Amino acid sequence: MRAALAVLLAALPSAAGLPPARLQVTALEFEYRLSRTRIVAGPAFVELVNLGEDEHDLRMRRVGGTRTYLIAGTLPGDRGELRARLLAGRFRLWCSLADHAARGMRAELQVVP
Ligand SMILES: [Cu+2]
Repeated sequence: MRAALAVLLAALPSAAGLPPARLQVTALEFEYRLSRTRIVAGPAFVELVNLGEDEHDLRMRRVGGTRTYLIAGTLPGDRGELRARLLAGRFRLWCSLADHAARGMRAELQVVP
């Protein structure tokens, strides 16, 4: 009996139509959990999911950069999102509310060319 051949529907997207890199950040007291710590430079979709009991936000800035990307305060059980075009580099992520960053709500993301 012959095994059926798998049909590969590998419709490769063109370079211009590449889907955004996706990053999910889960906020808890007091830490961020990142779905990945490395994404490819270019269009990015970042989602903040608050699974904690306090309000949290997300700020993100490339080391050496001046622009701070922001997902505004998100309530427990809620989510927020950000779309941006990211340059390659090392990004610092932190929660700007109260003393959350000092208590551990900080993370790093590598954006690779
Ligand atoms: Cu916070």
